[in-house]
Amino acid sequence: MSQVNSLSKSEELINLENNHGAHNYHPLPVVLDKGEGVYVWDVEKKIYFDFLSAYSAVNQGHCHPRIVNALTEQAKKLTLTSRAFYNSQLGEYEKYITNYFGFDKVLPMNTGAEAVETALKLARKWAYEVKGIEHNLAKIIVCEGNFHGRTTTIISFSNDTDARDNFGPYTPGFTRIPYDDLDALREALEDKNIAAMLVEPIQGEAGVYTPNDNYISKAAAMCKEKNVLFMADEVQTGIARTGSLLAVCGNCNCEGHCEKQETYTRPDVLILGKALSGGAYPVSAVLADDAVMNVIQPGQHGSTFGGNPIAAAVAVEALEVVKDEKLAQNARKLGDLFRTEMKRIIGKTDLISRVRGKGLLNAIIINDHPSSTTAWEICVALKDNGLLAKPTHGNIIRFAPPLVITEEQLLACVAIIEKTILEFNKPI
Ligand code: IF1
Repeated sequence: MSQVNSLSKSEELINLENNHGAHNYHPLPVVLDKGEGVYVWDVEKKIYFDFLSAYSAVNQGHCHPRIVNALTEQAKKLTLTSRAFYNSQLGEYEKYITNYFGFDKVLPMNTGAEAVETALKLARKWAYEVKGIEHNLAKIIVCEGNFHGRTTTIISFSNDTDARDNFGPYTPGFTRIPYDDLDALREALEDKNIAAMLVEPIQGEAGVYTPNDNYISKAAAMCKEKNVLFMADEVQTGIARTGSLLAVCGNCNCEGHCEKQETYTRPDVLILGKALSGGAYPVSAVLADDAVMNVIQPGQHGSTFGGNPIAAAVAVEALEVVKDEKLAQNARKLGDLFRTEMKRIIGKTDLISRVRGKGLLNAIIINDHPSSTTAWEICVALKDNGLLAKPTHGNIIRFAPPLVITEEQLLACVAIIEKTILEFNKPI
């Protein structure tokens, strides 16, 4: 007798991944099939609010029609040339993005980790050829709790044991200091071999850790004083996520990029990825002025796919959407509303101890050990109630919806979170 197949479509697809894919992830048990704006649908056609946005890559919302159109139109015409030849999209994109963010030059790559690697190489070469550090002695300051990607060099300066352990030998040349600690930075900057500081304006993986208001501007000023490059990793925080075009814009209320306001900290090197394409395609970039970027000459760095015509066309459209739809403004306004609502819920339960974040990059802290499974269990319950979020550590849940979310949708999400948390809190 043949066995009756009682597996759901989702279970079948989860089994396929488990059986044939490396186990380098532990996803929530939901299999997504379709997305539009703030919504995603699973293979059983159940609808969810996406409160992760592919780790802030989908700031413009899933399958934004303008971005999808730019992608498909370019895909029909020319997809890849390599950089052995010029292509008709790249120059326009380079002009557009350098003007958009206010830098002389851009170096296009594909993933966030590649862009970070590019910045590290740039800093080292600049250290030897411009600053005059003795050959092979350059060091780069990084922070505890950092997350900059998964390459061998990047994990070499991580202090996350999962990310790092047993992947040695590690790349030398990094000095790790506590985050949000200007005294530690001052001390580290005494070393004459420091070439650069690499920092996230808000630490995502560490649990949306938001530093003191003046940390970034003071750190940049201290670096400048020592002729040390200040390199901001805005792969996750950039492109309107935190309520301004970049997190280094501080509390600037303008829509887009300006250099007039006092709050803006101009990094020497700006690293972007994720939402640069609205999630349609892997697109990353490193921006810097000529004095730094010109140290890289032909043959010294690159990538087969970096700067390809699809990436260029998609990135221009993705950045236009951010401006046209005033996504920074929306993130700022709805982020404030979201934290106010979370504080109201915190007043009703002991399960959550606090909410923190900026714009629409937020996290709630659960009253339990970092090694507990409570955050995971709450995320499973949120999923059952129609909202997708992911824990970062056992007691922190990150909330980062697409920035196209409306107030009405956000309040519907708050209601789901409230119901889930209060039900979870019920004594058994
Ligand atoms: C994963 C976290 C987010 C990043 C910053 C560079 C990169 C990332 C500040 C590398 C990537 C991702 C990668 C993702 C998980 C995720 C993440 F939880 F690990 F911290 F977003 F919050 N700089 N972050 O956050 O970019 O090479 O991945 O394009 O699954 O590893 P990438």
